[in-house]
Amino acid sequence: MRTASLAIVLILSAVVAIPTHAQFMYCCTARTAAPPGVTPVLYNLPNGHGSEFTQARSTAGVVDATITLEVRDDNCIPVANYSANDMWLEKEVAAGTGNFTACIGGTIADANTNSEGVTTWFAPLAAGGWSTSRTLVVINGSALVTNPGLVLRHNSADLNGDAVANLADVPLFAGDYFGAYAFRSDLWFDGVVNLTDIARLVEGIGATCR
Ligand SMILES: [Ca+2]
Ligand SMILES: [Ca+2]
Repeated sequence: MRTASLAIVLILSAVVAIPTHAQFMYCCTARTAAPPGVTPVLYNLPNGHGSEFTQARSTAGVVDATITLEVRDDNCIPVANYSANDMWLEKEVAAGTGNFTACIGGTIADANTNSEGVTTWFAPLAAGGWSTSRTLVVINGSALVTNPGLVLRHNSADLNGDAVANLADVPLFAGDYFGAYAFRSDLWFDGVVNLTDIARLVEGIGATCR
């Protein structure tokens, strides 16, 4: 009898102990505000003084790249007040797509989810390096499976991706300025590297993670 009770307790414990990361896999959705076919580029600095998502750029000019995430559990019920610290952005890992780096907590959501289970990325990231790969929305350590990644590229005055924008980044920029076009140095993104990009580089020098 006691053995049977113990078995029931163990089974109940196992049910209760189902890891929470099994949630959020099937009903969460994420999107950017950018129109289909547009590839937004977001300018970042490690100190968080880069561009807001509404001020991302494409070759056509400013484009709103604000990310909206709807967090729903596996019964598709909105999850309210889910912690911003448990929702962050990462970059898809792919050869030749850059050296994006984020400060600790530098890509978390703007706020906890609201009563509808919704949060956004509007405020500037605290990040450096550049990336042309897709942007992944990660919840509690797992990238969304309902979305192959968002079309959103990044660059920064921290060209070498060591989370500091300083004089060590200048030779890389200079090489691109006088050489062939390179996306990483098109800091004021418009498809050319010129004086406007130098201005952004100069403004960014000195930025470190806070
Ligand atoms: Ca650097
Ligand atoms: Ca430019």
